[in-house]
Amino acid sequence: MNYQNYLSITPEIEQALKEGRPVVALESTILSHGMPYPENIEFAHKVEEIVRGEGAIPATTAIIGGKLKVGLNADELELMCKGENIAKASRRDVAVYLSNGQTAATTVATTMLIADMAGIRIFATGGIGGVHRGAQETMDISADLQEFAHTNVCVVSAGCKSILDIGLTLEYLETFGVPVLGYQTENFPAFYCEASGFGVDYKVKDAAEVAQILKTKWDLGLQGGVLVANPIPHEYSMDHKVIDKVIDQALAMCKEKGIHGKATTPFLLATIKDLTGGDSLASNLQLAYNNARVASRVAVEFSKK
Ligand code: PSU
Ligand code: MN
Repeated sequence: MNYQNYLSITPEIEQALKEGRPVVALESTILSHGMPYPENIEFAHKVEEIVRGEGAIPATTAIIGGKLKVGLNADELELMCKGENIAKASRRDVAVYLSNGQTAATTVATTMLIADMAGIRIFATGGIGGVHRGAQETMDISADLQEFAHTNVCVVSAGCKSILDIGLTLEYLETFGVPVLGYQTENFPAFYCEASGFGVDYKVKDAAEVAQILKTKWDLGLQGGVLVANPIPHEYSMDHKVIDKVIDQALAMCKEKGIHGKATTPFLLATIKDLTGGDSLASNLQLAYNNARVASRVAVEFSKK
């Protein structure tokens, strides 16, 4: 393998990794395709500040100028937040966009694989992709799940949105041997809502416990990721009934317009945001900040191992 030629890591992150200091990967699809401008750029800076406040170094990833970027400067963050024609890169897109120079935001799958190449083990996001509702017919299963199956990165997320079939998503993770750890909870969260009606495999009490599980798993050579399910803070958790109705509406619009493939998730995210008049955005920001906080604590504990 010769991926070093394609990686562009900032000197600060490179140094931190060399010295074994905590680094937290952050994705850019949440910026380019998950939030509007200018809220996304404020978010991008604030989430990095939160990571630093916890004693870790933030590493936002993207594909820019034929490079896998690990750590973005202010101009690059602005580009990912404001730029037009920013593609969305999941695993299958990576080689193409590196070759043709297309600027692309990285999904959970791609951020995991870039983090792994750079040697970053902890990653904070909002929500992961998963098995879509109706996947029995469409076969629409996010590549995020296969990435968990074989890439050694721990992802802290607020579960996943109920645009997905959460039960099938959890079944898929079980089949591929991915531990799902509830951060101080027995409930698998549904992004905007602190509970989804599904449970987690294990409840963990703190970041140190997560770090110990990661060390043990990877010491054993058990390849693959770990999902830390971190619920949205109670005060920002939205009413199930409100959000379920909006999601049903968004799904119906998606079907009606014949949207499929990689456009599905961005369409659903944008439609939910429009239908809730931006209410959901405040919750989205808060849950992502909370994930960054927990991921940073896990990274700090893991760096002591
Ligand atoms: N779900 C969200 N917010 C997001 C995404 C999913 O609630 O921003 C993004 C993530 O980057 C995730 C990607 O990795 O969408 C999944 O896309 P797909 O379903 O096309 O694999
Ligand atoms: Mn898909």
